[in-house]
Amino acid sequence: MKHAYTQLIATLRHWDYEYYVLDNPSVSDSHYDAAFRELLAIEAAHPDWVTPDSPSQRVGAEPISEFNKIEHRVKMLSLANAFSLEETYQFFEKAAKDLDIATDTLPIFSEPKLDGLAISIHYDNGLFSYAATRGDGQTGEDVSHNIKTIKSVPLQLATDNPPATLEVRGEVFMPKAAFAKLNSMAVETNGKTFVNPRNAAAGTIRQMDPKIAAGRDLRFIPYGIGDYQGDAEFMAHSQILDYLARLGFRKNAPCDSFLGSFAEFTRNYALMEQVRERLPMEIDGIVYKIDTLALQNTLGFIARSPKWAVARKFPAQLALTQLLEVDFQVGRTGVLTPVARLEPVFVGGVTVSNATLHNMDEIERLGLCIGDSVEIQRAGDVIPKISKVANIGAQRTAIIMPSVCPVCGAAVERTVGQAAYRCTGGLSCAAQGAERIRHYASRKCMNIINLGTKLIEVLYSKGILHTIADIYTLKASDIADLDGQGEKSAQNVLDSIKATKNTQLGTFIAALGIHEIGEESAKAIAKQFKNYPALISATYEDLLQVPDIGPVMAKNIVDFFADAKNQAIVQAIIDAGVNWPDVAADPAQAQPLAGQTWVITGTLSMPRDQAKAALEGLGAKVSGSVSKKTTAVLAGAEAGSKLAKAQELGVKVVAEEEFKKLLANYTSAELL
Ligand code: I6G
Repeated sequence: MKHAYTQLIATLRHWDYEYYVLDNPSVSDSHYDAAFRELLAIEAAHPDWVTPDSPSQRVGAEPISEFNKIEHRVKMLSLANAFSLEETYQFFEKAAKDLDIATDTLPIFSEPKLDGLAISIHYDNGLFSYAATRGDGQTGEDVSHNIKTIKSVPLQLATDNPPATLEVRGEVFMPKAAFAKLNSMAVETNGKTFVNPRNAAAGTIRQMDPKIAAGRDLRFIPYGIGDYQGDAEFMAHSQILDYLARLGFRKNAPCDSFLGSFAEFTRNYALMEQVRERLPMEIDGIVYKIDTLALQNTLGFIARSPKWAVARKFPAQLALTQLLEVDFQVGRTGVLTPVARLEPVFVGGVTVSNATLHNMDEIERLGLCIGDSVEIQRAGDVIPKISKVANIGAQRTAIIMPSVCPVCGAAVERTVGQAAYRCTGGLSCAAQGAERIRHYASRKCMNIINLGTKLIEVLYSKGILHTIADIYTLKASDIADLDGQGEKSAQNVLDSIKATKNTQLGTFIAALGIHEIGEESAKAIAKQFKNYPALISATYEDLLQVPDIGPVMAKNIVDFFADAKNQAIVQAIIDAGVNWPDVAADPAQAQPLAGQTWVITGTLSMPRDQAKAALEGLGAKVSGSVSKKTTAVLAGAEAGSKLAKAQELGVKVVAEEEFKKLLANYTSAELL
């Protein structure tokens, strides 16, 4: 019986290979389904027999609760782009020069650039181990649960002599037909539609529950290897692709090919441009690589991409349509962006009905009116844009920026010298709410460490947080009841809100997110007005007296505090217990460390920004390097070269404990 089970696994694996890798199934779907059901029945009767490479294990995993970070053992690079034949030639001419060989003799391999997402898949002794996204090239995210559901990804390599370690790198994508089917089903069920197959593939891989990926048709085609410990020896990139095909992976055949000579580029590119529309998947260019590994190794890398490979991108695709309307979207920072509503048009494989217009200057530059016939440009996954007015409409209407915010009704203003128009609704505009709360809680502002962006967005979308004042009425149950949270994390959030109630006036002003008022200007304002009542009654002229505060900033501050809703929100925060010491009238008393320069080094138990803010609150300057002019060095654990330099120069070194005493006792500047 066990033997029959092992046989059944081998048979199903072979049928998957025929279907998903060779595109050449030898059995009908119903035959396959019957065998799969038999497998499930055996496994239900003998759970101890189930092996990790059984086809049933592709969807076996439970939903994950978060994406774990994965450090890439070998950096995952991206590719340099070329947008013309000239640029492609230039790329390889430079490579040939660096190699000191004739350009014509470069051995070039060509592969289509699949429009998907790069994934790294690890095998240990031939068995699937884990898979990760590229991320920033150094660190990706563990997406094993979803990658395992892709049938063209072998769970076991097809070899009796597997390498100890193999990292296969390639592209996960959704075929065009699968994308169209997914979207039409989503339309029928009022579900989420995707703008293109690439977004559909990426959106699927970002799901926590592998059942979603298992129900969608994703494919994987490798383009190379990363980490490798095995016996095989490769002389060329094309040999690596052949090796991977022998292990059970798909090849990009017949689209990948070895180009006899450098002059073959033109022919190859023209051919690929022609066949592109007929391919089952979207491609956004052709990748040309120097095939010989020894030459690749000699060339090496520049910044984040290899010097031996380049992606020749297809040009943007164009189509004509009509501009029906322009709406204004209010972004998270209050900027109003005009968005073109278009007569739907099919361009570059997707139907486009909206395009960004960026700002009013762009509309003026294009000479655009509603009713005009326009040219739409779409390049890869970039948001479509209107490239020009193709024909002036018979009936055209001028595009006018609204005078009030479409979300909150507050006045819309344009800052002199800037292209952007902004809503002046401040803290009470719903379109800006989540961003304002994120800014307020961020590390450089109130530093509410456990109230992160994701949590803010969830609380905001559920209507629990509307404004920054609502942070102080949060209850443990508001957080504990959310997916992925619990009693403990809820308490951590409430604790960090409480712990940051004692702050500095400058920090609080910066946290309000008044347009153009950053950390430094907020500090200067606090220093000048010393307390909150003085600040809110300051006039435009008073504000212009503050060093480094210009007319735009002064106006923004006056406007902000003139708004009764903003004042009410700030008052609610003060009533909730947020407080700061007055910056006392006597500068010597208020700023006992005035004129001093401090350097912070090593690991402190408090966040470094907090130590810096505290020192600055006492009047000290905080510098990044130690010199004879340094008054003191605040040294945390494992302090290194800065501490050594301080000792060498005889500069005073203050340990964290001593520093905390100093903070507790404002005026004890004699400590130094
Ligand atoms: O991101 C990529 C897509 C396709 C690649 C790639 C590729 O070859 C067909 N090749 C390399 C070498 C890299 N990224 C770094």
